This record gives sequence, C-alpha cells and structure tokens, in this order.
Amino acid sequence: MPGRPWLVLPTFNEAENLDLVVDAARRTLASAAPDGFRILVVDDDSPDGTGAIADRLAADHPGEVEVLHRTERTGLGPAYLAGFAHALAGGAGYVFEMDADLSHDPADLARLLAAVRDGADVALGSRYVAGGGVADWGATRRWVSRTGSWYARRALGLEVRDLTGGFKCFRADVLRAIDLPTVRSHGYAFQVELTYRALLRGFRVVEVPIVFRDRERGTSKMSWRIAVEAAWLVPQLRRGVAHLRQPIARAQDAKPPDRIHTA
Ligand SMILES: Nc1nc2c(ncn2[C@@H]2O[C@H](COP(=O)(O)OP(=O)(O)OP(=O)(O)O)[C@@H](O)[C@H]2O)c(=O)[nH]1
Ligand SMILES: [Mg+2]
Repeated sequence: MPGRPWLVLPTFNEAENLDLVVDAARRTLASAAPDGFRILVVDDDSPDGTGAIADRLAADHPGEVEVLHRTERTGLGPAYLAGFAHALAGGAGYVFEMDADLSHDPADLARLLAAVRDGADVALGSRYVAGGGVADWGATRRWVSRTGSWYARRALGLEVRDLTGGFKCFRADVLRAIDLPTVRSHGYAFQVELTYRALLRGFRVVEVPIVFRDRERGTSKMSWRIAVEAAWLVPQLRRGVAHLRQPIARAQDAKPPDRIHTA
C-alpha cells in the first residue's frame, strides 16, 4: 500500500492566510485520505510571524500538521526541495505542492489525488485546459503567464498546457526518480523543471482543470526577477537534465517498463 499523502506548503509572510489554508486543506484531506495525511509548512523565517502560527497549528493538530523552519529565505524551489526530502524521509506515498495564499483552492486537492490514484504519476492543476482558468487577473498578467507556458512548451517540446503552475500531486516514486539534488531553479522555472524531469523519465503526467484566484490577503512574491530567471533557465534545461533521459527501466528507482509513457 502506498504511503500517506503529504501536502508541502511553502510560506513567506502568509500570516493572514495560513489558518484558513490549513483548515481547508485538513477538511479536504480528512475525507480524501481517511487513513491519514500530513501537512508540512515550510517557512523561511517570515518576518510577519507565519512561523509561530504554523507552530500553533502543529501543536493543535499533532500528527496532521508539522513545520519545517528554515533560517534563510532562499526562494520557492529550495523550500520545496527541503519539504520533499522531509516528506520522503517521513514515508510519504504522495506529495502535493500548493500555494499558501488561497490562489489554489484546497478543495481541489481531492481531484489531484484522485487523478494520481487513477493511474497518473503526476497530476498538474491546470489553468489552460478545458474547465480551468484564472478568475481575476488583468490582461498583462494573463499574457505573461500564457506566454511563459507557451515559451516553455516550445523550448522543451512538450504537450503540457500549464507548465508554470504550482498546484501538483506527485507519486512519491517520481520525486525519488528525478534526481532532486541537481535541481537549481527557484521560481516558475522550478515548476517547469520538475514536470520536464518527470516527463523525461517516462512518467505519466495529466492535467486536472483548476481555477486560479488572485490572493485576497498578503503580498505577492512574484517578481520580474523570477520571470527573467524562467526565460533564461528554461532553454538550458534540455542540457541540464540530459542525464535523466536514460530508459526508466535502468533507473535506480525504476517502475516496471510496461508503465512507460511517452510524452
Ligand atoms: N518558504 C518560502 N515560501 C515562499 C517563498 N516565496 C514564495 N513563497 C510561497 O510560495 C507560494 C507562492 O508564492 P506567491 O507570493 O503567491 O507568488 P505567486 O503565486 O507567484 O504570485 P501571486 O500570484 O501574485 O500571489 C506562497 O505560499 C508563498 O508564501 C520563499 O522564498 N520561501
Ligand atoms: Mg500566489
């Protein structure tokens, strides 16, 4: 039997959102995963006291909520990598990524988990497939996001429509097979890179429609620096992850070859 689902929730200054997000996620996961789940908050020493709120939630919900405190803010990618390592060491069977600002609806965790339980290796919450969308962005932000996904798709030769989203569910084996210690990207490029690595390994990636909402509380950490990093790094990914192109059957954590999916 696969292990439990772990939700990795990176936070930087999410004091106004964390209680709401964790509450909603607990409710969804309690019914989608009645055998147990874990919510791991990964906080980078947020100056607004998010870490203390996370500690209180962990004390109130032992066995369900846990906190990983990091002393330095090094970006979303490194925070996720630390969270993944912790989740895998803790026996996770499935690992979710989700923003902690309610842009991703915690109720959708159930659909992502169902997609993976139904045979996907990775389920991506997707704004750019039928039924998905963005609720309240202006024209510029929509254009930047769509162009970013288009650019990454073209640069890497992939079919996935929403490559930059950060609402995902991985089978734990996928995270073990994609050589996480060599991941270098931080922002949007991090999301592109993980999906690309999974596809190169032959894993089955499916898109699950989601509606993305703008945060109502707290401030965005999206910056031009992150967008520029993505534009610069994505074309280099082809070379950077070439070592993952080996047939999955020979990979250390290989699955049986009959499950190979060609992207
Ligand atoms: N631990 C950690 N979390 C981060 C860091 N940067 C962003 N986050 C969290 O990652 C999630 C996504 O960040 P957002 O600020 O919402 O960035 P975004 O979604 O690209 O931008 P908006 O759509 O404008 O909100 C949120 O839960 C943030 O709190 C970081 O450096 N460290
Ligand atoms: Mg956000």
